[in-house]
Amino acid sequence: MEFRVYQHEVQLQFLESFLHEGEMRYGKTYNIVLGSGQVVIGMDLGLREMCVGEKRTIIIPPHLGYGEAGVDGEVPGSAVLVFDIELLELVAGLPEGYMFIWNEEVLPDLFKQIDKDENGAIFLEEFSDYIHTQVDAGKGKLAPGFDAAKIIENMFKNQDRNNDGKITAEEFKLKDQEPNKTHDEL
Ligand SMILES: [Ca+2]
Ligand SMILES: [Ca+2]
Repeated sequence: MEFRVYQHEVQLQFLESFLHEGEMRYGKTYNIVLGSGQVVIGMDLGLREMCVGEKRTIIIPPHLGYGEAGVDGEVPGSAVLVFDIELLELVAGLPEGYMFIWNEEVLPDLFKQIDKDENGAIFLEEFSDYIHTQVDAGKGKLAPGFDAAKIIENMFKNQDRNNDGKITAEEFKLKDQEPNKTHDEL
């Protein structure tokens, strides 16, 4: 099997094989964010500190794998899992808890930048376009391994305080003016 894995700053791709009672499978690709609970604990631990191109055999005891129960039809109970893996790719992620960050100083007239049609309100489409443009230009960064549209929608909703589908200049505030808000705001 092949995994594609994300750590904070990491995308991994690796080969996996289940070796239990003669069962082996190969050739799948996974996208994984390390530390997010997408893989069993043993795999998460086993993947730490890997470098691109590195190969590892990770042996996972049941209590760090699928436990006594196993997975119905896939992994027998109390299975020891053996994974032959290779890290093929690493993608930079964001600091713990962040879904979007700026790579550079935010422009002071950010609201005007986003409000492209200058009607005094930012709609989701304008907002999404702006974020994507910034990300494409390397000025901002979305957390890898997550649905970008979802992240952007959440950011938008955080700013749209009265939930009317648009962000006004009054609603729009920079993160450093509001230290207690969630991390995926602007
Ligand atoms: Ca507008
Ligand atoms: Ca609003």
